Amino acid sequence: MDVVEGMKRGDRRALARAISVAEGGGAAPLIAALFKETGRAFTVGITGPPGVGKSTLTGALVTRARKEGKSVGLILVDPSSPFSQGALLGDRIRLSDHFTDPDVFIRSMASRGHLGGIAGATGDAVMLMDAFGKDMVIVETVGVGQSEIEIAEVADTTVVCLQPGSGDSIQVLKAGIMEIADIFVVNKADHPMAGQLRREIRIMMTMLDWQGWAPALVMTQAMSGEGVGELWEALWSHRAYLQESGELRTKRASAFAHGVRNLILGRLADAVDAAMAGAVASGLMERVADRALDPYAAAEQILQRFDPKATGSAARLAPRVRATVKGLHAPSEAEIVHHREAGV
Ligand SMILES: Nc1nc2c(ncn2[C@@H]2O[C@H](COP(=O)(O)OP(=O)(O)OP(=O)(O)O)[C@@H](O)[C@H]2O)c(=O)[nH]1
Ligand SMILES: [Mg+2]
Repeated sequence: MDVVEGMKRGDRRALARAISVAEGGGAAPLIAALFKETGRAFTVGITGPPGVGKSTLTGALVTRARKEGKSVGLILVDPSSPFSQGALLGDRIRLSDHFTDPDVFIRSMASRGHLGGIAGATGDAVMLMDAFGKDMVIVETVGVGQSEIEIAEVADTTVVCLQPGSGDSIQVLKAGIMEIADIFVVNKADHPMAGQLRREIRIMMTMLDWQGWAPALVMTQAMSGEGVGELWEALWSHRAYLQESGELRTKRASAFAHGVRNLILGRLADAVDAAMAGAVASGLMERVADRALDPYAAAEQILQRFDPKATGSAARLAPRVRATVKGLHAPSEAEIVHHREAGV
């Protein structure tokens, strides 16, 4: 496959194309060809509520990574679909220093519409950037509901960013994201309430019984770069901890278990749709509507003929198949903008 060849040659356009193919649901042959090249990148998830300073912080981390000679892949997960132009514009401004750097690859992705949310297509994109040879892959995602939990599936190290004076610490408790944070960042440390938030997080941490790694707590001012060095150190300390304790392996194994489960669920959903289409076409649902058959009995009948390998209608699968075969996928407006910015 020429996309794979291109990736191996280090062609950024091939990487961009591969990610588009993955987004279109055609990742399987790419991952099959490239999986052995993955597992080397340090993957970092940056999450937190809107406007906390994730992109500014990410930009500062990328600057640091580049100073250390590390190449970076950056994925900005946009939970809203279609792309919210405002957020994208903000991200572009805050990351503008890096758009022209050939060793920084920036990509926006919508998280909606993929089974497994972030862990789905984003997980594939992380693997592709890893296979491409990026030393670090950073995933920025807005913490709304599930997404910050899911990011822990694709990241070795998860950074939860919080903002002073916003009641964020209570949100953290509520959402149960205490457990996924390897590093807490209190950004906007210049804010008068920063000390208070720091104390609240410390108190919350004493309420949990840590085994192994206890989350680090770092105060940053992403705009001025204050505390970014400390965050960088915390990231690599956690990385070292994961490797030395053997937790990296167990963590990745359980993340893959989750990912593989999602792949199976996706296939099963296709098969269920196919079975349902058949049942509807044969008039089974009319019989239910006529009260001649109860819904449980109908489900039982369908399951008895259920073929887990069946796929949905050809029409529904056509875009996927096209994407897989030709390695082509019509990029969204936002992707085009990003690629143009990235010089791709
Ligand atoms: N005072 C202060 N403002 C900051 C700091 N870091 C970032 N900001 C500002 O906070 C605003 C939001 O920053 P972003 O980096 O876009 O935040 P974000 O979390 O990526 O936002 P979304 O992606 O929209 O969720 C911007 O106006 C930044 O300039 C900081 O340390 N102190
Ligand atoms: Mg952002």
